[in-house]
Amino acid sequence: MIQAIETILADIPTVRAHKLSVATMQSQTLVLVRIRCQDGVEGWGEATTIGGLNYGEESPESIKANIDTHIAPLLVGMDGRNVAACMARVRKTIQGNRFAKCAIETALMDAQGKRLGVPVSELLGGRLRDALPVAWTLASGDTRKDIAEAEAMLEQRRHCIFKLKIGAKGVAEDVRHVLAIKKALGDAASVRVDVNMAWSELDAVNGIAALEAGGIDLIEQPVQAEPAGALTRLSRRFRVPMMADEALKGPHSALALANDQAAGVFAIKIAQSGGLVPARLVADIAQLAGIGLYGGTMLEGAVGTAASAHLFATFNDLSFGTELFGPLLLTQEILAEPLVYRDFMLQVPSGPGLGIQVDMDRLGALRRR
Ligand code: MUC
Ligand code: MG
Repeated sequence: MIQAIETILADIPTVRAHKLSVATMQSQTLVLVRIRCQDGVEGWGEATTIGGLNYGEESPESIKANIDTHIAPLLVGMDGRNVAACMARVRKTIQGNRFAKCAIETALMDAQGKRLGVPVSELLGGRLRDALPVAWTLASGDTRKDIAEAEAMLEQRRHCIFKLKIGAKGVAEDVRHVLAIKKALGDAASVRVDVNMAWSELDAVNGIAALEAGGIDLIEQPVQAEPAGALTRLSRRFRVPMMADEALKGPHSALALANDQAAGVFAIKIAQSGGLVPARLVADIAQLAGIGLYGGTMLEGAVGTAASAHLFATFNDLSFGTELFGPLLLTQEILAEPLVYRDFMLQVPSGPGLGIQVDMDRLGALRRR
């Protein structure tokens, strides 16, 4: 039986300013959910988002309020061993709130995996890989700093895939920035861009033509999410694939985008999808439609990153890799044993549940009072 559900906010400075077209982050607010059950098992989930309300329609504070006030009372007293029944109740009763639902589902699955002695990946269909390629986002706002950062990552064998955040400046300036980085790194790295919806369709036509000619591998959400017509037209026009990110808000949107052939690649995000099981459905829709898979992040800390890794480890095709670097952007560790990054890959934890242990002393020092 579920006894208690606690939502914890923790503010952690980032290793450097992280500049997106929608926000500049100096710190990240982790939103963590801890579910305790009567059989002594506890589970952890995460609902972290980016930049307050700049990125999504749920803020850290609204997620905490909605879980504490509306979602936890639905679940306390239910049998936590039946994750599907718990989530069916939440999904039937609560509109929207995909991030909050993801944290709850993750915590229930973590607990269930611990109970059964199996990793969460096994509850999601079974893993096909034990390590995942991990991209790093260059977003210091300065071309020379970004090149130095990328070169250090290559040298350390930490990352060889780089995603550049653009869209805050003019198209010509952004294109110069990206192509200078691509030229400096050459064939040693895959360089991609994420515009976070900042371009008009005309900006996108001009910008993408130059980026494609310069050897950029992937163009993430160059234009607004809705309507999807502009993204669809760009997908038809260019050889370089368009990746849908903000446009993906769970299985229904995935089905609509697949039907429209709006994007060649989907950025699968567990929170944006509304949880691990809906994210699995988004990935299945993509695979059935011949759309490539990429493992996305909302810059979660270790809990959401581990949960995402368990899901992405079950994907048959992961042709564009993942960007599960969230914990590496933070200055503080919250796990007893950090996640392992080596040889350009994240090792998927292999213990029961999420296979991680939150260090309560470390988290206690960081949590918001
Ligand atoms: C996004 O839009 O993909 C992922 C990596 C990063 O730096 O920001 C995010 C969000
Ligand atoms: Mg994105």
